[in-house]
Order: sequence, then structure tokens, then C-alpha cells
Amino acid sequence: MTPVFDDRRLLPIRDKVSAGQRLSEQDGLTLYRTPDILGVGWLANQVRERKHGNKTYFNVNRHINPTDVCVASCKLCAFGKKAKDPTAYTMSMEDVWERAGKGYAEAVTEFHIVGGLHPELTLDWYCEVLRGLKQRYPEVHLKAFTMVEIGYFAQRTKLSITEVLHRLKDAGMDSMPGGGAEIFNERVRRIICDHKLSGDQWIDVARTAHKMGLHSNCTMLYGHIETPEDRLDHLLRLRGLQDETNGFQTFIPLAFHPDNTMLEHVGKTTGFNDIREIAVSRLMLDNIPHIKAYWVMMTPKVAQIALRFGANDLDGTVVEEHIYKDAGGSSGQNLRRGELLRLIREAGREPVERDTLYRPVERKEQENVFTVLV
Ligand code: V47
Repeated sequence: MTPVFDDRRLLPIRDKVSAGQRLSEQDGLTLYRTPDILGVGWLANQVRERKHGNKTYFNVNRHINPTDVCVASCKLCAFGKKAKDPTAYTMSMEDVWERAGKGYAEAVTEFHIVGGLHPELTLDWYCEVLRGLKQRYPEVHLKAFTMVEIGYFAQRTKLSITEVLHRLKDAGMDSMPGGGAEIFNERVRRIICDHKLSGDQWIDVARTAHKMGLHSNCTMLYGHIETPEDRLDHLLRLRGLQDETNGFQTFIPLAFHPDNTMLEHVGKTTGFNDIREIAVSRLMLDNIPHIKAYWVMMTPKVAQIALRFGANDLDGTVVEEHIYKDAGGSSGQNLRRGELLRLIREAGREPVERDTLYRPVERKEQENVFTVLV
């Protein structure tokens, strides 16, 4: 059944969506500008259900942030600290291995490992951390290091991006998360994260990883000083790389959390912004399989609603998270598997526990015994 669209500018987009045609930049701008959020959501839901039916994915994972020491001073960030800051922390290798096992009762299938750009920790140190994790938790997928961290390791070691990626892969890195992309536009980047690698460099690192057979995710940070045009440019650059490599699994729109950052004055995103971003990304990124409503960032309630506006993934149990907590995130850091199941079922969707590569995971009666179905 086709709804009545409040905004007739959505009609040609509806026709394209029905015919499975790619949307243009102009279509994207219309989707960003229309007040008809229900129309946009309906369109995104068509694509979401065509790709995934009623299935909604989640995983049982644990985030590990080994250090918050960071040489960059990004205005957008409340997490990174200077080495001399008495509140900064850096875990020892043993800390990382031990911390990884906490909350293991639910048998996590993924460790999501990211941290600050530490001026002294070496690439060998990170490789050793990965080896130790693999040795202790051989079943657990290691989704580790953003494109920004890889770029920094290459800069410090004077090795090529390819060589850095090879070393980390040999040490146990299985895939990469999507963070650090922010907004690719250089004008915006200069203001919000001027010490980070450029948008083009982020894309180049992702291209290199994908060409080596590593999958990654991708993100976009919205709700600060960027314009709808900047957001579209970002989405289209991701879509372009995906046409080339097919290496992205999931896109995660990340709402900016301003508390304790140097951009506190810009305020928080609204529910409409968050829902629209999910829907527009589902519609524009026709070649990226999954759109994730990251509950830590959106709150579980808004993430649940997003499941009817284009999202087909909720992320996971997370357990311990610092990046959003430090920036005023109010969602908490930990949802149990049962709570994720409930959120998904009450949205009228069918929950599917997945591993990082979206293979279904079957759990026996005891929650901590699992098998990945290949
Ligand atoms: O890299 C930093 C962003 C990212 C703030 O790949 C901020 O599956 C909002 O990338 N407000 C970390 N955002 C989160 C991330 C992520 C999360 C969940 C799943 C996956 C995945 C990736 O958050 C950072 C940065 O881009 N960020 N500071 C802030 N104040």
C-alpha cells in the first residue's frame, strides 16, 4: 500500500525507489529538506524490507578502548586526553586481556577495539595485544582500529598503510570498525578535527584495507557545523568507494554529542534529525548492505523506532563505552542480550543474532554457549 505523501516532491523519488533505481544528489537534498519525515521513512522502509525482510540484526560484543591518550585535539571529541593529563589512562596489555574477559558470561562474538592516537605505544605493542586476545579468546572476532589509527601507525612507523595492515592482520585483526570518518568535507574537517587524516586519506586507507580482503564499516558524524550538502557529499563518497571495493558491511550515522567538547555551543541533535539520517542513508547508500541504529548514540528508544525507518541492525551489548559517555551520552553502556531481543520484538521485527560478518549465531540454552552458522 502506498501512503499519501504530504510532500509531492517525494513522488519521483518513490518511483525510482519502486524501480530499484539509484537516487541522485538532488534526490538526496530533497530527502534532507522535506518536512515529510513519514514519507521519507516509508521510502527507506521499502528498501530495508526489500533487502532484509523483517530481520533485525544484533550482536553480543564488547567495546575495549585501551587508551584515551591522544595527540590529536579534535574539537568534536570529549574522549581524548593529553599524556600529561592526570585523568588520562592507558591500559597495560594484561589489563586489556583481563578486561576483555569481563562480561564474557554472555560469550561475546566480537571485541570492538579503538582508542586515542597514543604517542608512545608502538605498532608491535598493538600487535601483541591482538595476539594475546586471539590466544585467550580464539572464537572472538577482533574488529579493531579506525582508518585514522591505521594512518597514525603508518606515520609513526614510516611503514606503508599496506604493511601496517598486513602486520595487524597477521596478529589477528579480523576486520575494522567505521569510526573517524566524521565529515569528509575539508572546510568542516579543518574546524572539527584538523589534526586527523583528511577525508581523501580516510577513503584511501579503507580502499587499501578492502583490497586486502578486510571488511570494514563506515560512519558519518552529523549534527554539528556541517550542511546537508556536506552530508550528501560524504554519503556519495562512501557510495563511490563501495562501487569500487564492496568492502563496507555497515553504515552507522553518528549523532554529535557536544557535552565536554569544544563545540558544546552547537547543541544536541533532535529525534527528527536522528531518524532522518537513518532513512536518508538507507535510501542513498543502495550498495551498502546494512544500516545500524547504534543504540548507545541514539538511545534505545529512538534506535527501536529507527527499525521502521530504514535501520536493520542495533549493534550489540557493548558492555563498556567511553567515547559517548564522555560526551554526555545518556544511554548507558550496557544492554543485555535479552533487552536487545525485547526492543526488536516489540518493534514487530525478527531478531537475528549475528557475528561481525553477519553470519547467524545460534545459542544453546545456556546463553554463553554459541555456534556461528556458516
Ligand atoms: O570515531 C567522537 C565519533 C566514533 C564524538 O563500526 C563522536 O560497528 C559523537 O565509530 N559525539 C566512535 N560522536 C564510534 C564508532 C562506532 C560505534 C559503533 C559501531 C561502530 C562500528 C563504530 O564516534 C569516533 C568518532 O567518529 N565521535 N566524539 C562525539 N562527541
